[in-house]
Amino acid sequence: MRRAILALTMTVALGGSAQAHFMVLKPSTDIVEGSNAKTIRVEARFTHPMEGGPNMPFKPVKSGIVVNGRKLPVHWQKHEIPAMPGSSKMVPYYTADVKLRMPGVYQFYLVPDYYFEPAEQKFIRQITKVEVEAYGMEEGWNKPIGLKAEIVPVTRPFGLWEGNTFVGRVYFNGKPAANVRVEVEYLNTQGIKVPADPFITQVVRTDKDGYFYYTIPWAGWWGFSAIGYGGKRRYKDGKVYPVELDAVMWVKAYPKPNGVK
Ligand SMILES: [Cu+2]
Repeated sequence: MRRAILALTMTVALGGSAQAHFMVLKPSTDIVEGSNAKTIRVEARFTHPMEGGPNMPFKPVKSGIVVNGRKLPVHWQKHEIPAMPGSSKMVPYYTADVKLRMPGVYQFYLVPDYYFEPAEQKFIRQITKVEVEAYGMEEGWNKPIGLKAEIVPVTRPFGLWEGNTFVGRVYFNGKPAANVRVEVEYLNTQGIKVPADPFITQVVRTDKDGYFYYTIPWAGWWGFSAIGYGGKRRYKDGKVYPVELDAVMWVKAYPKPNGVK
């Protein structure tokens, strides 16, 4: 117990975040093929992906899809899940069924409302995106869509193998963000256990031109969150707190095919 308190105090003192929050924006697939229009389901949740919870409340304030230079709306349906498994405290999450009518790269984005994190004495807002390629048209995946905080992929963000290196470039307010922290987490839906706390969130930093690199160790959905600063804001207690404004992006890695090593 004493050790836990010491660790907690030190985490706060060092300004580190042992607990990484992530807006999850996950489509049912990253690639749609075939000759007739298909519908995918997109899910939005605010959670700690590697730890499998807790889920935190949020609501989308802006969202949409950018495809072939056009903007399309997303119509979210609200649901509720327990904040922790078995807990009676319910928090919202959202899903949307989206029919992909034309070939193209569909860039989904979501801007949540501000979330106040008492443990860190700050607000958090994570502007999140994910890309889906449909019907063989791959153009446009590396085009920024003009988000205030945005990860622009340098590695094509669909059709990835486990073991591929994901390269992204971080932009805050349209400018490449040098030397910022990028947190990386696996969306752990199988209850995988890690050997020690540092394994929960992997950390890389952007270089002087805003690029970061991460080699995806196993198959599944992986989230990247570039940590930024979004000014200050007044909380309902009357005090003013800093806003952490992050750029989040999700990619899916596929397992190695059978028969290869
Ligand atoms: Cu949290």
